[in-house]
Amino acid sequence: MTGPGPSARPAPLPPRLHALRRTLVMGVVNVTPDSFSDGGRWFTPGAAVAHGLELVEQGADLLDVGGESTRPGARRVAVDDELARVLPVIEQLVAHGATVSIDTTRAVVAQAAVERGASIINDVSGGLADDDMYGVVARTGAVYVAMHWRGHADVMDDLDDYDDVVTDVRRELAARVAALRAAGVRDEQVVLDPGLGFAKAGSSNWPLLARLPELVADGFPVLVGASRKRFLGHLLAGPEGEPAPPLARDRATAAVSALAAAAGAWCVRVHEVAGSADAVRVAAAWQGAHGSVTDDDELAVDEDARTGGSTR
Ligand code: PMM
Repeated sequence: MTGPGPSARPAPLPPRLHALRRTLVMGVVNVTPDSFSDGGRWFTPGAAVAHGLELVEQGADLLDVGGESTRPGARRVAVDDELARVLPVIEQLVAHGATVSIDTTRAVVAQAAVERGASIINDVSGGLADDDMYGVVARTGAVYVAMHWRGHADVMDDLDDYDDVVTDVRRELAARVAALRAAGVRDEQVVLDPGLGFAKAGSSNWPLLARLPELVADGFPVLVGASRKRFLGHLLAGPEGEPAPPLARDRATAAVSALAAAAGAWCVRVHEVAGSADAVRVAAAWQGAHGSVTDDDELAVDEDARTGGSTR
């Protein structure tokens, strides 16, 4: 599979984001009563919008709004409920100048979200959950995150069967790219995501991170979503082997953000933004000193934008 190139950035995003010479930070705004790490905390539209704006203040470049939990074992939400949860939040965040992503596997939700101003369709099913999704992506021209996926949350834990997880995930993502192209979606719209924790047991996630450069080398921008996931809970387990709870996984998440950024990730998706906002800047400075980023001014410009308090 050959995408637009190793330093590719998806075309339809605001120029301000294209100008940044570092990995972007996507802050998670779950408008759900039951997400595994923050379920119920921002369930009213007002609370969700306030939380999103707070994440922007903390350094989020993008906000990912979701109305259906993908927590392992979760049941599906009715489409009307999903729409009612996300649309008012998207409208208000866009009105405040935020760049918004809709986290959905449903074409009708994606379409309605883009009509309300969302710039990115973040589909954890990579289009496999809804036959109409690629048509919406092609018609709207939105950025599309195709995540590696093998089945809905109620069955995904039984689908962790790989010969070589990195090779298999890359092959299955390449099949998604082929289907997207066949549907008329332009390569410049596409972002790929290895889908950490989705049909992946703890031990399957680490090779995907360690060998991230292989996915980056396929030429599409890569998004990494490690935030508060179970494999980090197991890594940080207590003396009796009990996993660290989700809220105790943020420092490890920031460490993954630094390493993923250094490995060439386009974006990291996180619940706690401040730590990862620092982490991606450390990675950019680190790489800059190696010559990957040649113009120190780019970092200074980025820092100005951050401290200027703009909410975009
Ligand atoms: N993980 C979750 C939800 N959406 N989207 C992408 N692209 N990648 C991910 O890894 C991902 C995602 C997990 O659910 P959460 O919102 O409760 O963290």
